[in-house]
Amino acid sequence: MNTKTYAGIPEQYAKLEQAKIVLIPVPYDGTSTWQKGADKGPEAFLEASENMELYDIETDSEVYKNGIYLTPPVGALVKPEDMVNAVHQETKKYIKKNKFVTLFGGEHSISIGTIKAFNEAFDNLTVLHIDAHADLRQSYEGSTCNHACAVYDASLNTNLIQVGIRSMDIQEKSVMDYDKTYFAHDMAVDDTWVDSAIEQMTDNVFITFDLDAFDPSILPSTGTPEPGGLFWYETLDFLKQVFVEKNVVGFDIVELCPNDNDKSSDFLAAKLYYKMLSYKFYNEEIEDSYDDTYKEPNRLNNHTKFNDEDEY
Ligand SMILES: [Mn+2]
Repeated sequence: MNTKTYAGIPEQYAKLEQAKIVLIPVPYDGTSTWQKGADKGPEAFLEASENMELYDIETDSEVYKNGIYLTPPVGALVKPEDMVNAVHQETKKYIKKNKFVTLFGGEHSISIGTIKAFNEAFDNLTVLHIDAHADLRQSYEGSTCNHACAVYDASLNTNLIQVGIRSMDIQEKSVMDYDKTYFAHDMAVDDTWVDSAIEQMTDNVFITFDLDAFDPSILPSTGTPEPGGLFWYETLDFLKQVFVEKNVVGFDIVELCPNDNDKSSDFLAAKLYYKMLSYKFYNEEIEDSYDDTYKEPNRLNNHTKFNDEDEY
């Protein structure tokens, strides 16, 4: 990857010590079943981010001034189990440093590791899963770390809420909690799903966002596009409400499968990421000029269960 800092932000905002936000790129595409290319997702996302305005009109903020540290990519691993393990360790490492940890995939199997780390760190975790697909298979094509299994563990070990679902296997019915599932065909005709979904969340929320949740008319560049998806403003309105009402502890965005002839999906992904950060840090005081002395980060409401003495 050529990008030295996230979105080309000045070095002073990109150093780990000062950054409140950490971004872990995971260019992994080992288990995709149809169109390959999610491994190119982080690079396309970062390139689009560099060409994006860093002032957000809606929140009247420049969230990058909270500091965003871009980690080296995790992804030169072949076996999905090794990748999931590496993502789990990396995520945990930065949660322990009291950072707001975000990841960009890669295919959805990366979230198995991400969710495990967040679930170990935070009490009563809700996983908000925004996706066209249920991803509730216990194993697929011989692995429990396949993208089709992304939230199976979360369905057992967290308060899993699924939004935007419009494709699943009949066997997933036995795993799915229908009270906590919001199907796209219902959402299209009744907007009470927003309040209903938020009411079912605990305070600590981790968001795993599969970009194929969006309608393919606004996001075609994804491995398995499904008709009948979410649109831009309804998605932002929902996310904004989640960030305002809940303690979002981190998020990942997955399944960007870039297309050389159409950069609009890359750009949408870049804007989505930046919007989510802007909502998270809305009302935060931003220090316009950093001095070099490291201040203990205390803004995050992220009281983790991790023991400070644990070494990683
Ligand atoms: Mn999906």
